[in-house]
Amino acid sequence: METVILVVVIALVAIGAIGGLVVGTLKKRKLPPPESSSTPTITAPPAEPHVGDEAETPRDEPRRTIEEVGLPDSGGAPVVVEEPAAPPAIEIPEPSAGRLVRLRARLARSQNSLGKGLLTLLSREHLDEETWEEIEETLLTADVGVAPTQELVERLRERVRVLGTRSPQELRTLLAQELVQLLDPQLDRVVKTESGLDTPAVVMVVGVNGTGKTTTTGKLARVLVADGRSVVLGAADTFRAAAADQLQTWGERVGARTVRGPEGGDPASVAFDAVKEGIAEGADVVLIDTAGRLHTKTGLMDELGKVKRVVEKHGPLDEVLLVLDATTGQNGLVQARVFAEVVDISGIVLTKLDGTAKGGIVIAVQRELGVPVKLVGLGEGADDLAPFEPEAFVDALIGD
Ligand SMILES: Nc1nc2c(ncn2[C@@H]2O[C@H](COP(=O)(O)OP(=O)(O)OP(=O)(O)O)[C@@H](O)[C@H]2O)c(=O)[nH]1
Ligand SMILES: [Mg+2]
Repeated sequence: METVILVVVIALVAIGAIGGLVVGTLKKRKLPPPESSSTPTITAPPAEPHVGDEAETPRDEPRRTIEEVGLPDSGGAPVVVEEPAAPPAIEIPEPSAGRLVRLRARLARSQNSLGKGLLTLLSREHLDEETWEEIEETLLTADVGVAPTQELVERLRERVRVLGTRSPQELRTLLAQELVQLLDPQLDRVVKTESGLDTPAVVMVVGVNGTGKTTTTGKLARVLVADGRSVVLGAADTFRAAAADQLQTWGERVGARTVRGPEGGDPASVAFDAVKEGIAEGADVVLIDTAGRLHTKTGLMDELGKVKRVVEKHGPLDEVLLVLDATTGQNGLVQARVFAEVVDISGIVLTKLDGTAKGGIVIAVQRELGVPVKLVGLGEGADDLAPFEPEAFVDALIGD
């Protein structure tokens, strides 16, 4: 009799504890029910603790985490604790919507000179010629580029003149509107990850070394997995020994398989195999990471062209993302031109925006290529990749 009461008490306490944690686990993905729920194994309640006993679970005892256990399906039944081999810990990434708001804090941290500078200038008593020149200079310093800068200043001057606008708040609004306009808010910024066919969508990631290709590929895989898509990664950077490991680590964290080849092997054949594997697995998306460095620059470009052609034997690429490091400023423009000649860039990823006051490069690079900035990197964290939205970006850039 005593044992029965003890079991009931333990069950109630356990259910209460799990109930309290449900809020915290709601964000996590639903896990499949325990495999053998039809034939539950009920473990005996632990013996009563005695003074001096270890309060903690012994470290070497295999235990499942609260997410893995799942909720009991019948209210009053004792909690079933199974002891199968623990599945590999797979992270559940956060959704990508609304991530860009983080940029504001990150830009503020990097002393966002563009926003502060412009607003300070605009709130001067007299908007004289000298002030407008300073505004122009500020925009140029932030890498907005010559033509867009002149365009913006001209339009702003004209509107200020016509409207007779003077209050800093009104000027801020005008400035924001003009900046958004420069970013061409109509452009389609969706990263194409739906092939529209039975086969997976194929996304290729290119850029010079160190810009953040592998990191971006990994972060993008997380976003897709969070949206319930299945992903295969292709490590077509065979130049650097650790490159495939780096990508595979990203993949493993969200349960995505990485197709890799021998070091120094043919990147095109790895990319080809990755797509083949994606098709065989019925994956939704194949993401191909490429090398950013080779012995010579022409070698890299030839190789990229080849990777693209070989992958296209399976079908057209859905997206070619060029990754540019925002901190390198105008250098990025030169790179953009070179890459655009070899592979048809369909979207730009601007990384390391968290570490620069030169957010204006977004405007310049988009102009240069006529290709939209689709994603921005906001930090080294696994979920620091955000869809690019002109209005939110401008808000972050010039602050309140
Ligand atoms: N602060 C910051 N760091 C970033 C961002 N994106 C990438 N990084 C860092 O940049 C460094 C290089 O990133 P990788 O992804 O290895 O660059 P890669 O283009 O693959 O480099 P290669 O493979 O050598 O061509 C890493 O330390 C990343 O953590 C970002 O948005 N913000
Ligand atoms: Mg890399």
